[in-house]
Amino acid sequence: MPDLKRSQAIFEAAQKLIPGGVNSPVRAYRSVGGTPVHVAHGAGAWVTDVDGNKYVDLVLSYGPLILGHADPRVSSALHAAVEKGTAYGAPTEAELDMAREIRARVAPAEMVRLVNSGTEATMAALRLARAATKRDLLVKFDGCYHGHADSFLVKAGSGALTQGAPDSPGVPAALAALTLIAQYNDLESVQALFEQRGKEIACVFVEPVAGNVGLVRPAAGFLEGLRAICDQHGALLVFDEVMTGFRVARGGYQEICGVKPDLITLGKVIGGGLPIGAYGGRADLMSRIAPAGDVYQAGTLSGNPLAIAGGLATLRATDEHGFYARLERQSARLQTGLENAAKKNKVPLHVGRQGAMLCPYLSEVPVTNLALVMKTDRAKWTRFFHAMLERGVLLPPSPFEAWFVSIAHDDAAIDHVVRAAEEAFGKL
Ligand code: KE4
Repeated sequence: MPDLKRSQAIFEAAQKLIPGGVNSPVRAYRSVGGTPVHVAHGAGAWVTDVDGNKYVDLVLSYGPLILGHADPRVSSALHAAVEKGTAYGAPTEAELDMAREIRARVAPAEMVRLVNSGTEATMAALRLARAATKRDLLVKFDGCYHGHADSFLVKAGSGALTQGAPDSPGVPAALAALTLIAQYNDLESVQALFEQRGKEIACVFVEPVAGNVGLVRPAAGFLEGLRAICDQHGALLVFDEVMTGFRVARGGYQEICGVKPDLITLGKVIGGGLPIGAYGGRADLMSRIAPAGDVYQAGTLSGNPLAIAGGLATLRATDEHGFYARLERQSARLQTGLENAAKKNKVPLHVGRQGAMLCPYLSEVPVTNLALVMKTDRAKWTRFFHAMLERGVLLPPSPFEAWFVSIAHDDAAIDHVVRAAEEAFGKL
């Protein structure tokens, strides 16, 4: 067991001042137990905790760090930006640069608005969808997570599912009733909702790859079916690519699947680790956003120059020759290594993976929906989590979170994880 004395001391003190001792629930290790590792610094694929223990990091801030920790291109961009100031409350040329970079990669984002988190992005996109259609109902999928705005805290995934609170107290029943729940990869469950209340449904929100129940990929025809149902009933289709955007491909999953959403939400990678979110879509819809239109949305630090500097440096680095091909090679190497390690130890394992985000499930069968996710062995997963921690691998502390690979995860880092997994599977 690594020496976590300093992490323990900080965590103990922090719990007196910060709810649960953390600023985001999943970080508290509530579902896996033990003391959350407090990070002192990171470099590339590695992080070092406050007790000096080193780990290959597969959390990567839950997605933003596609270049790895403290990438020199990001650091130098931030140093240059911070010398000029940190925020202005006035438009800057960098915001136009970022809008152009997003537009160049994500065709459906004919126009885009920057905000400060994925939650803000989905919240604003929902308000816009309701205004544009003059309808109130939202369809989301059980286990999908779209941030913590009230309307989305109904059968939510990620930390809400981990904590066993997919429906949070404090969300008025009258508001929660406007959120209809369908099952991921089950078009009939969506059809049924539209048959009953199609005329009232403003939009369908979907993670095109479900990254908040581990990693469940869309079944063939699922996203195409959602597009057809929305078109048939005059509802908008919203892709929540906060996690998949710029990670699973240069243009996100919409580039891979070829299904065109009406609105798309983005975040994480476009900030390079700084707070950011974005929503975009058809120009006729986005033109409804104030001050161009009458749908209000605002933010003191929206388009923050430091977040944009980090994000532009990150996006431009992903344009380097062969970036995504190398990311795919390293991610595939990790998947194969985990599968071989499990086979050696006769541990049933099925890895859900889309590019550089993946989730190994302790399951006898491929995991294609939430019901199968919930059947996986959580007690065993918890033992696996700690066995990996002891061997210098930092995993997201929940079986309902995806693992992330960066371009900095070289063969040495990947092989370190695989060796640790071989031993950890042997201890299950
Ligand atoms: P934020 O508000 O946390 O920046 O983004 C919310 C969000 C929206 N949409 C999707 C698809 C997301 O995955 C997220 C946030 N992802 C989680 C990780 N599963 C954030 C981790 C956390 O809550 O600490």
